[in-house]
Amino acid sequence: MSETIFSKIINREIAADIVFENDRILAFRDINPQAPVHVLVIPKKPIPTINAIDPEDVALIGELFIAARQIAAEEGIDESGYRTVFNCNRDGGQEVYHLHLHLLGGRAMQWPPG
Ligand code: DGP
Repeated sequence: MSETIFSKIINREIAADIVFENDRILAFRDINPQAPVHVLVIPKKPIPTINAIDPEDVALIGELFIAARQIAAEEGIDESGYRTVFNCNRDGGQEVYHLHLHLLGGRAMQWPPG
């Protein structure tokens, strides 16, 4: 599997502003934030896209949301609200092929998305 920039963040080969970590998950601030709070929550396991999620990953995917919920509370956006997004492949706007959950908040989100 090809290495991505996120593998390098996991391996501490490049720096990131890390806000959460456990054995399975890492979360860090997006380098190009689209909201006052923009955190990427990623599995350490290198799953390229939603399409590659395996049934054995079900608990891991759930843990991404548990981490996102905790980070939202720590960032003070749990009550005001936030958006979580997985982009998938070209039309989904995915640029980094290591599964990541965007956690966006601190401003009102638009719907529908562009
Ligand atoms: P997506 O388009 O869903 O694949 O989102 C990729 C996000 O990753 C994008 O919002 C910018 C962010 N990103 C890309 N490279 C880096 C990096 O080196 N560091 C950090 N912190 N974020 C990055």
